[in-house]
Amino acid sequence: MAGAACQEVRSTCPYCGTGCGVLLRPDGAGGLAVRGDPDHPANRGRLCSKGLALGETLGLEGRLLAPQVNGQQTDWDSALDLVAARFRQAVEQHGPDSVGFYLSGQMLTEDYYVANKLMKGFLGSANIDTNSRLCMASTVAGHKRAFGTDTVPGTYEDLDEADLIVLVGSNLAWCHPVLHQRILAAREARGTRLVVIDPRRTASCDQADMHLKLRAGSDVALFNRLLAALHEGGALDAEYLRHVNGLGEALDAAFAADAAVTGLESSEIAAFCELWMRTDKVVTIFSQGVNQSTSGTDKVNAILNCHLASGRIGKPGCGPFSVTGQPNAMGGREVGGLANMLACHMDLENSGHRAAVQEFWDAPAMPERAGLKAVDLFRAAGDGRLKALWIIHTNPAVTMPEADAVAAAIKTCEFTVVSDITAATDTARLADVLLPAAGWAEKDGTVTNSDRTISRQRAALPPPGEARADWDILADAGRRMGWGAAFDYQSPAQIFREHAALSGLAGSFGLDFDISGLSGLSDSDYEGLRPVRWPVSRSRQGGRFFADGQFFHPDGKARMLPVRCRPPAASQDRQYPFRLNTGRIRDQWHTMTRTGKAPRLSAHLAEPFADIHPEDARRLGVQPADLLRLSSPHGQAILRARITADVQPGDLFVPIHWTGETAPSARIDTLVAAAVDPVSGQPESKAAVVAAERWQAAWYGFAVSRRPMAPRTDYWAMTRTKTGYRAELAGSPPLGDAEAAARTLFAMPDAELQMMTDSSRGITRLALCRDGRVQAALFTAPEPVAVSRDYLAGLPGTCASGILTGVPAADQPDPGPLVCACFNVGASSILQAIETGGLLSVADVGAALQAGTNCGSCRSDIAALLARAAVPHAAE
Ligand SMILES: Nc1nc2c(c(=O)[nH]1)N[C@H]1C(S)=C(S)[C@@H](COP(=O)(O)OP(=O)(O)OC[C@H]3O[C@@H](n4cnc5c(=O)[nH]c(N)nc54)[C@H](O)[C@@H]3O)O[C@H]1N2
Ligand SMILES: Nc1nc2c(c(=O)[nH]1)N[C@H]1C(S)=C(S)[C@@H](COP(=O)(O)OP(=O)(O)OC[C@H]3O[C@@H](n4cnc5c(=O)[nH]c(N)nc54)[C@H](O)[C@@H]3O)O[C@H]1N2
Ligand code: SF4
Ligand SMILES: [Mo]
Repeated sequence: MAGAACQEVRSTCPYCGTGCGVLLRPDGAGGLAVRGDPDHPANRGRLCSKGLALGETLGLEGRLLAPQVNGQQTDWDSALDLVAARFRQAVEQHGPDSVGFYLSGQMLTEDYYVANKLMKGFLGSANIDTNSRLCMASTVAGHKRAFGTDTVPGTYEDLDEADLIVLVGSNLAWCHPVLHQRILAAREARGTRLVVIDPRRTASCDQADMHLKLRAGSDVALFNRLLAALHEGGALDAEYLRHVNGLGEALDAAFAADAAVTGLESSEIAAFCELWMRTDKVVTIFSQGVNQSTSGTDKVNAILNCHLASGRIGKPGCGPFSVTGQPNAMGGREVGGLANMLACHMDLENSGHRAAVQEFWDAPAMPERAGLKAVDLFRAAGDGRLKALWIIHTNPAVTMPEADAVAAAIKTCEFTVVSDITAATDTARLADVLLPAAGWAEKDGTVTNSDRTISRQRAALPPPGEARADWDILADAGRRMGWGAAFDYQSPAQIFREHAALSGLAGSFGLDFDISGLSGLSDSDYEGLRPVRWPVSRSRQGGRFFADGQFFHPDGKARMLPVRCRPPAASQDRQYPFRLNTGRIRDQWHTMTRTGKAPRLSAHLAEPFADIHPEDARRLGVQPADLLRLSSPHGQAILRARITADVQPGDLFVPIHWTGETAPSARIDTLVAAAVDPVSGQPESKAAVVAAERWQAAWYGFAVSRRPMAPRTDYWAMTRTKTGYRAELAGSPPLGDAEAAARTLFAMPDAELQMMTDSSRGITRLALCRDGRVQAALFTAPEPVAVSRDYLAGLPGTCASGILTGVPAADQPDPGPLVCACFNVGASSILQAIETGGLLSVADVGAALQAGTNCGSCRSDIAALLARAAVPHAAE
């Protein structure tokens, strides 16, 4: 820990489910140098831009450092006594189902285990759900329907050995960049084919052999067509099918399907089926384009059907592969932290499983029915059924569908507790009690990545202020509620041993999740634990599942499901003619509470946007850089329009990352209806319907400042820069006195002013200075402001006399928009190097500037710059 000042600490990246190993070297001043762990099997030393920038996210600015009750700072005893009393009181007066926990796939396994035990075994309710409901619930349900358990059959090695990899609803290049690079390396080495199935063109399509730009929500029809084609082409595996039930019904459904609903050419579909059929080693990777749908579970089973029927599962280089989003999405499923699970893949509704867990925990009360799933949990918080709600490690006021209603529910609920590392999230602002949590670099535990590998996360820094680890906070609350012995945990190692021992019970019921081989770890074994893939028991060790055709349904067989394509719940109509697709960008993590602190991560895409097809833009009279107003029955949003044929006519794509703290008009889940999949309860986050129109502002602005700004305009979006902050602004009432507006925006009533106005064009440019150095600058115009943003963002703190021109003088470099976040290289620098150095390939650019040589996710942008520079042979 902190004492081991300069030694490298082996840990795991806290972002995506790839689960990359990191080596952290404390600098002795609260910072960390971060590099990839060459010995970790998930990444073998590689990191993406987000992992590489972890050291920039550690600052204490914005951290929650002490407990608060009703906005007043207090001590831990007062805060936790209150939490314990209110939860006990609610259970006593209104029954166990009057309380709830809403957790996160980013919690460590040990945190999760304690929360699940406290709610299910002691408070006696199953009202414990997590953001995994928004993320992986459809996969869990699909796996259980097909396999009898929630098992990810394959491993990352399968990506190295496959001959065909199909990405369905996954933008792997941006969301799991290290896995994507691993696939591209295999492609280089052995010619692996890559197919992308996504209604929009993404960075993952750049190196793909085929992009099937299907209509949103139509995946089931495509995979049904594939199943039928496998049958027609004689590609079913009769031997393997002896282990599988349901072929006949599934085929009937497949033959009844009409692939025309995908909107794809029949020749494209035929080429895809042909490629699949011809290739023995096929991995199908799927993610949120599959899960986040009202037919998410059916989409999962449509994919699993094809792998089961063709025997392409359980063998090297084969299998359906759900890549998990959050670093411990898998661990959360393993401890059973969802409202319809028990623990260790045991079943809440199975009385034998329930009795065994109750005895193991020595628990006073166990629920017999599933609890409320996320959407219903917040509805119950809003309508008074829940009397006490504890939200840990997640920001539902931003990320739940119908986010305005969720925010209102959190505020309305009689008693809400939020555990977070950040003081002012949209959710934290609504809570009665705030509890300061230790962050990823400050606490110990384990996480499980997408391929079932359990890795240690290790503390490299002391927790700041009074922050405590989540497991410790939960266990303390459990003791104060009166269950001293059950929650008498001294360390995460102790919790892990208990969890591992409980999994032995699951193993004895014949279930897949069994890590009882780790239940005897000593504290020092746990400290030194190397990455290990489950199962870990006397009879099983790591490896693939289902090679032997043994499944976990009572008859030991797998099940194929008859699935039929259903369109998304909401249909486009005259009032709401656009379909709203939502997702992620390369360099931000969810609500940006951590990645938003790193200037180079914020530089990639600094503003929320809506991608709109050129035909739609023309029809709506939308020009490049205009603002677009979106509205749905649930809310409104204003974002910058990006006109691009990457999206289909009638579709819009918007990123999910902006919040009340960073761009209040771009909180996208205010627009999204809470329609859920009937099997999994997972919301349809990618197919709401909205209206769109050009939003005409009276003025537009761009501002830079050394300190945070306090914008109060209809539209604003603020991000970090190396010198401070930058903001885009727009307002519908006229700006009026620009100087007064700027002084308020920057809270600088008496700084020196430099100002330039061009009243004929309505343009104002002003800078506020101290001692000759620029502190802040504001540029306004009646049209979207045209200035060099990257140049201006570098100026606060300098004595740049030419700031009011808005562009660099001829002798000064303008780095241009950031392209490579790993090495901080801008587009202008790359273009200049291409011209002056006569560079011909992405590899040349890498050799000259390092750009694109680490995580590789900007290589397609570099290729585009090479093409723009009109150099012949601009390929790799
Ligand atoms: N940079 C970054 N990486 C992340 C995260 C992050 O916040 N930032 N978050 C992590 C988490 S928690 C998750 S869950 C993963 C998510 O990882 P992904 O699922 O890869 O990411 P998304 O951008 O949500 O959505 C993937 C794609 O689904 C497509 N899609 C939409 N509708 C459909 C459809 O009907 N069918 C098909 N086939 N595709 C469709 C979208 O166009 C989008 O390109 O990323 C993880 N990694
Ligand atoms: N429209 C739409 N909505 C979506 C999605 C989508 O694709 N489209 N994706 C959905 C998916 S897949 C996901 S996973 C969710 C993600 O959504 P959320 O989980 O709500 O988003 P995060 O920003 O990851 O929230 C994590 C919170 O935990 C805090 N935190 C960080 N470290 C710690 C810690 O160690 N302890 C504690 N207690 N707190 C900590 C952070 O400050 C932050 O407030 O969004 C979902 N919502
Ligand atoms: S791919 Fe990037 S975000 Fe994901 S675990 Fe690895 S370094 Fe972290
Ligand atoms: Mo997720």
